[in-house]
Amino acid sequence: MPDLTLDAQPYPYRFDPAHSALLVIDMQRDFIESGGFGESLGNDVSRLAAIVPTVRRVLDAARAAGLCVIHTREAHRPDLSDCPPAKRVRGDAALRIGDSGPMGRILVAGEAGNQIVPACAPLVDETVIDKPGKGAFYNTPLMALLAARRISHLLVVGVTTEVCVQSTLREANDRGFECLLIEDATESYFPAFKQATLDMIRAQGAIVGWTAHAEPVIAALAADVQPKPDHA
Ligand code: TIU
Repeated sequence: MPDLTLDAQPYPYRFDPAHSALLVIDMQRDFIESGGFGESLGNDVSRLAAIVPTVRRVLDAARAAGLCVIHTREAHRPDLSDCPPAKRVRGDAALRIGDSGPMGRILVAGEAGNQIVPACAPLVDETVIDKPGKGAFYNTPLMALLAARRISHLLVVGVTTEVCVQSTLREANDRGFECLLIEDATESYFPAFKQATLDMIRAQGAIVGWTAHAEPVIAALAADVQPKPDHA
């Protein structure tokens, strides 16, 4: 299959859909809805909810093009054995990891708040990786899964831009992946942090990776969809 090319910064991004995955980072209720971890840290979560339709459009385009789709959730085991005490006690959150909140126990696997928002819900054949850290490679099977599928390129969306998304991009870049961050399909509680993250990722000749808007990504993926045979 030929490579696709799309308009990106700092220069066009080329990828082969057969060796690419869409990585959807932490589109879970904990960060996007009221009553979760994000709000307990003092953040206005409405900023994040605004990108849900764009993430969904990218998901739909990736699915139609047959791309490998992988979702992550920031999630800890109910006994918190995978949550370092330093992570649990950090800051002055109203509700700490493991505490009971309006959407169940904060950042705990299986709880209502830990579920991916319905509009971005995984399909049955899509992998969901629970990760105990901010980066998606730390203490998860992600690297083995990508290697097994011979994935070399990652299209990345999700939240939050400068925390779990940026950590994951840096981990991926160090592991040799060619990463594209879709800028209107990622969001931060802090607009300045989002902008700084976009700038630093694509600086110095794509030192960490590329950035692009969703529209050219969706258009490139749509162009790759083969017409269905006519059985009429
Ligand atoms: N607090 C914040 O901005 N983010 C996180 O704690 N986790 C993720 O980014 N998923």
